[in-house]
Amino acid sequence: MRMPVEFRIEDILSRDRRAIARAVTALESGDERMHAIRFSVAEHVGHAHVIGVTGPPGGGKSTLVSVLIEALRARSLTVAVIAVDPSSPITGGAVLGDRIRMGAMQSDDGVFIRSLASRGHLGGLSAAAADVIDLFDAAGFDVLIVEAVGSGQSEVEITRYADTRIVICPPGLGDDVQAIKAGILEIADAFVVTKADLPDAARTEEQLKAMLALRTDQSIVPPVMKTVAVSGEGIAQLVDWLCAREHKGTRHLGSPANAARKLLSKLIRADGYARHLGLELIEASPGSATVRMEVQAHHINFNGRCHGGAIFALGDTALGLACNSYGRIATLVDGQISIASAVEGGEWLVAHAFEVSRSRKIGSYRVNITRARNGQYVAGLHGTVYLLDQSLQVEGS
Ligand SMILES: Nc1nc2c(ncn2[C@@H]2O[C@H](COP(=O)(O)OP(=O)(O)OP(=O)(O)O)[C@@H](O)[C@H]2O)c(=O)[nH]1
Ligand SMILES: [Mg+2]
Repeated sequence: MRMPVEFRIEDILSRDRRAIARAVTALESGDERMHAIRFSVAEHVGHAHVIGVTGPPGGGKSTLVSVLIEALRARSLTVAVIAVDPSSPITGGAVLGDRIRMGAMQSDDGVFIRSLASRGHLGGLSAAAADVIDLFDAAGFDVLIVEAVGSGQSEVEITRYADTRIVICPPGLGDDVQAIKAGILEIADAFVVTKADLPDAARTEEQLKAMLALRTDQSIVPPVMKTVAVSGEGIAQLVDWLCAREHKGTRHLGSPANAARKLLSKLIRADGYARHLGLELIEASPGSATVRMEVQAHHINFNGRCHGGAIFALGDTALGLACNSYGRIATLVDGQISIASAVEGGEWLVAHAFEVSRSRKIGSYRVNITRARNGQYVAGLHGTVYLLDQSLQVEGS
């Protein structure tokens, strides 16, 4: 049975709206298709400028985002927007401030707007957002805007995936300006005083500047800009500043997960035995790897079932990738398998390897092998690896 992946990466790369929408839904649900999507887009990311817009509820984020979309489109840039709403899942452009304007934009091929609901468990929200950012990036949008309400932890996490972080600060926050300071002052690349037509705007700007002067790191001082959504005042300056920033794709530079994905996809391609068995890497991060295999005729033993050696090879490959994921050579010195269930031809198996412990010389890893169809446990592997003082040399790395 094939894994249910009812979209093609080519459709996403060519910015097919329906394919993108389906992939977002799969990522949002967090089911097993997520891994395949995540993995296939990983090679194509790093071109978009990801802008995080955060700030207090009702502060004017959505209104600013819709004005920004227009301004960016006027400069021939394509834009995708992710509105992150942890509490109320709203679809399409309705989550954004100016619905009439957004309605017109939804028919523009260069704009894609999606609101994102929480996956329903702690941390799931930002994980889905990060995946959707990569998806839109792979689809070739020039600019991605992520709108997140600045309350709690989620926006801090979301802004980690952005190349540029804008914190909006409407007038009249009073003590709330202090609250922003406690949470996200240190991560902002720019502050925007929204609703600058309101009387308190100048005071808010002064307060912000005074707070920035207190920052311990004065090597880069984020600019404070003012915008009025209705008149468009200040928007051109903001867009000029955004376009001048040379931080496109910088979020990937420091991402250990992406580095691991890149390295491990090279390793598995360079592995003749993995190729022979038809093993595919579907997910990777430092210290862990997930590999799948479709049980085919050449995996079947004299008893008509999947050969234990093939199951071991699947688990051992995942383990080998997990322990080599840091770029340092690791080699198996002891490995044990226990098999709980017979496997038939045509089934898909998924091996997930993860680190139990790792010291300077020795690493301990576990692998769970399950049926892709229903997640049922099939086999478990435990391995001890010896860590060499040598870096991996892979062609093209
Ligand atoms: N006077 C004035 N009002 C504005 C401006 N921008 C937005 N608003 C108003 O502020 C209110 C909130 O705007 P939104 O853009 O929905 O704010 P938001 O930060 O996206 O709100 P949440 O997503 O609910 O957190 C709306 O009533 C807007 O019309 C502005 O430049 N000037
Ligand atoms: Mg909003």
